Amino acid sequence: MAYETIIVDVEDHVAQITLNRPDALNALNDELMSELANALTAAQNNDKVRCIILTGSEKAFAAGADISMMKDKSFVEVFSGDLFTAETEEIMRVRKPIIAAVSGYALGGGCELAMMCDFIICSETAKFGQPEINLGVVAGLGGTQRLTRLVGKSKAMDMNLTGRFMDAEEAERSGLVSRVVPCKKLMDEAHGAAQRIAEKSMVSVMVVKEAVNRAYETTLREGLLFERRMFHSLFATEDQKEGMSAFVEKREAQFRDR
Ligand code: CO8
Repeated sequence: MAYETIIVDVEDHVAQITLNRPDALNALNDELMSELANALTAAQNNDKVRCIILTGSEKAFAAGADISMMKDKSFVEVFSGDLFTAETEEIMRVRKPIIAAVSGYALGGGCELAMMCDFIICSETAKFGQPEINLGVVAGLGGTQRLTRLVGKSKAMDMNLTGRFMDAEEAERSGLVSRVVPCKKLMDEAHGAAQRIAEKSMVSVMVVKEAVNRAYETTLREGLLFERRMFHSLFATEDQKEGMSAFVEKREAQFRDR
């Protein structure tokens, strides 16, 4: 499918989706969000794809929702239109892992989009922020919720109240990102991680995603029970037999997603 605001490449079991509105630092507008949701759903439905990478340009992952697009909207328009809700719900339905590879600005909706992914790898030039307060509004796609769960109340308050940017070093220290690498190595690092994931049993991979995400939605007791039951359930798969046999026989496991 031809897209106008994103580029999709599928190679070696990895779908790379690149946000591509360079003139607006990849600001999120209706078209981009709709194309992104479509591309992610297509990757979910494509049996060849085992992991997804979402990235932007060297200068910007995404500098937020498109301010020009939102500027003149009324309360009724944003409320009735439920800006970006359908698209973000579609993104949240993707069961395959999504890695955000972030370079440059990830601000407002851009930071929130990165946090919707399963983990973030960033370059040394990355800058994260929730500067909506400077526009007379507040975060609307998770900047007060996901950010708080990821970095804690104090930093989330600081970011949302002052609108200041967090650099890559602080983002790693705070638990917002999993790895920081030099800019030139960002895509190699993201693809290396994606390839490692692609080699695993997809059943286990999807269970990990569900189980870790459940940690945000439920009590520790319920989460631990869910994890334990999923561990038990995986003994019904051929991949569990193969994985454990391969370890004992000192060979590489050949998973078949069964
Ligand atoms: N929207 C639209 N256009 C943008 C945006 C944006 N968010 N960010 C940058 N651009 C455009 C600029 O207008 C400029 O266009 P032009 O060349 O035509 O003038 C071009 O991108 C390059 O930008 P700059 O010249 O400003 O580049 P600088 O390097 O000087 O500055 C910054 C880069 C610091 C990133 C600066 O562009 C900036 O501050 N951008 C806005 C960041 C921001 O406030 N983001 C939050 C937006 S609101 C939001 O995300 C809400 C999310 C929730 C929505 C849905 C809720 C339900």
